[in-house]
Amino acid sequence: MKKKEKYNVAVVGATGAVGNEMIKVLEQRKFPVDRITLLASERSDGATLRFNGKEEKVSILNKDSFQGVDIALFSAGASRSKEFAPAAVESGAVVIDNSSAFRMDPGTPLVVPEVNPGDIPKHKGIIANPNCSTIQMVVALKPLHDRARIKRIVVSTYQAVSGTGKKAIEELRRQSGNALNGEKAECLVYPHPIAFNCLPHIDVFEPNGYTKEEMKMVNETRKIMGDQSIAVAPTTVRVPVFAGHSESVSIETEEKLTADEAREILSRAPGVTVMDDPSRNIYPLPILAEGKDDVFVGRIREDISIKNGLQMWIVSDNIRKGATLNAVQIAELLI
Ligand code: NAP
Ligand code: 3JM
Repeated sequence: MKKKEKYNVAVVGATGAVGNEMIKVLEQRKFPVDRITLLASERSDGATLRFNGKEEKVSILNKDSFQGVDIALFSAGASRSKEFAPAAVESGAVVIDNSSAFRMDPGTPLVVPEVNPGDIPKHKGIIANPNCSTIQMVVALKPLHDRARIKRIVVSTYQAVSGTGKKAIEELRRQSGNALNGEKAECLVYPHPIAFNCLPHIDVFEPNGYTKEEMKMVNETRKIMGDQSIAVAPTTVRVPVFAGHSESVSIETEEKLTADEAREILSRAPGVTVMDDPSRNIYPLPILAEGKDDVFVGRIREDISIKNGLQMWIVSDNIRKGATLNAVQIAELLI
């Protein structure tokens, strides 16, 4: 990308849960923005959003929206990315795409800056941002993989409703009130009530019995870690939490790693905070991770069921490191 003092940046899906936070992260990290272009659907026609102290108009996304744009941050769903990202590239922008549209395309880098920043320069116009559950897991596991080679990962997720978007945040709030008042839950976003419940179902089911969200964790982990031999067995679960994804992760390694060694490696790992003192009830929690940049790791222990295994609990803010912060970090490396 041509070096400039400031860049023209477009945020596609600016009015959504991810887009809104994207604007905040650009501000907080003082990304050198010259002109900001905020794009959404016709539903947001006439809306304004504040950026760097100024009210900015939201425009309706179309194929001509990208003239003069240097970097386009897409978070408006996979079908919008498929339809409009090529037009943005055609106009000369580099696209950082938050959807699943291009992640597994062999010509598209899939990047977590702490893990594979070297893949960024290979882009041909589009760089993909991984799924939130994958990002926080690989940030914590890559340093352990480098030391002991991970052969297999078994992971169960406890994912916040904010990962589904603004309508799901509203659904949990509304259904919680309904439940406490003894009223029936109305389900508009999820197939079952999410308040006071857990749904072992994220995205659509695939013919192999896994969900698409689970298969994202399998395929994206291998691509980002650059190791097709890592076996991943995921179960992804939506829980009644507003913000912050949690993961119970068990790994089997080629070399033996003690819990102390893992704690020591992770305490020096970029983007990771170890929070692991059970004697004082200290372990990562989604309510503590909300609004923070790091991936928090705790409950690190040797797996009593196998020879070379570790178990841990990994928590991060799914809208920050899981989406917006990771995308802005990619943009920072790009410029
Ligand atoms: P959301 O709160 O529902 O927001 C959706 C955004 O997309 C809104 O700005 C919406 O505009 C816009 N949009 C929808 N249809 C559009 C259209 N036809 N043309 C233009 N804009 C349109 O959802 P979200 O949670 O922000 O997520 C948005 C997308 O980001 C997801 O679909 C997913 O692909 C991606 N995502 C990625 C991660 C990750 O892990 N990397 C995590 C969460 C989400 P209006 O307000 O005008 O409707
Ligand atoms: C997170 O267009 C869509 O159906 C988007 C669904 C979606 C995705 C996705 O597949 O891009 C919602 C929430 C993601 C994601 O990060 O994979």
